[in-house]
Amino acid sequence: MSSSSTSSPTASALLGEARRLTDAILNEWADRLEREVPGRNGAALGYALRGPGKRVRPALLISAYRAVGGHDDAIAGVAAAVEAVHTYSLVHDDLPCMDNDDFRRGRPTTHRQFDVATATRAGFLLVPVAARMLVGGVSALGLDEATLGQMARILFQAGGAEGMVGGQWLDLAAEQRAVELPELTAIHRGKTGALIRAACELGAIAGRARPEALTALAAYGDDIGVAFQIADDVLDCTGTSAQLGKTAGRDEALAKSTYVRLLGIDRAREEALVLARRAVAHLEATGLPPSALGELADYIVTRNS
Ligand code: GRG
Repeated sequence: MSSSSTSSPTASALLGEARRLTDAILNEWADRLEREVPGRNGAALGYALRGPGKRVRPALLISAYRAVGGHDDAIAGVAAAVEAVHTYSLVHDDLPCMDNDDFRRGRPTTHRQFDVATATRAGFLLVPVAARMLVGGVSALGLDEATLGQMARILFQAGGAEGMVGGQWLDLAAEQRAVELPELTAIHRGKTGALIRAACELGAIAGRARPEALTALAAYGDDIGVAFQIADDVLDCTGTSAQLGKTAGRDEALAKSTYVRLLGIDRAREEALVLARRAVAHLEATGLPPSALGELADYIVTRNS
């Protein structure tokens, strides 16, 4: 899967660069919100935005942008918008009415650090913040309003009932109930895959991708998004809380249907690898350089955190 080229950046370098570029915007917004939003709400927004996540979605978005010829670091504004939507989803996912978790990104969850009402408000407030980050990023890249509209539609459709929220609904409704593989894949594709696919599409559109390249990057994102959640399912039962920065064994405790429950660890890992290979094949078939996105695909299915 990885490119044999010695000049290919490693996944660790790609994630590090994505963190450096994106965190500059996330921290700027955290400072601003802490200053402008009074009391605990501002503090909780800053806390959530500064959470030390892996920045996988920004790395995918920036790599997709570069794969189609983009070269402006202002792409970080678009990557920050996706990361803000992702951050809101984690804040809400951890609430007592959903997965009820105390530990995330190596720290207390936002509602444990503050309180449930404050974390709920902070999560909602991150959605318009994401929209403003997107506007800022698109304008810094010099893209026109029609492109902004197209990108906003992709991001917020992926974050909504047809994507992440819809997948989460299905996931919550499926707790305590046996789910077969096609339904589980649909849940994963919505809950986790939709935003990852959107990250790849947004990078491509920002880089003014040809239609075939955009289609290939969307297909890459679709496969790697499901593979990401399968790897997450595997890590939930093979990793430790310290290693993951979140409570391990949560799926078992919540009696969730997962790929591991349906297939066992080895076959779940194999399925994730198959999807990662297929993701990269979409790029190769279209003549896109697979090096950085190949490294990230490899990382996504072999990571240990
Ligand atoms: C109103 C029903 C309803 C839902 C609101 C909470 C929510 C929206 C959606 C949940 C989406 C979610 C949390 C999916 C799980 C995705 C996932 C595997 C997250 C972990 O991603 P990493 O490993 O995390 O990239 P870091 O911390 O590294 O960024």
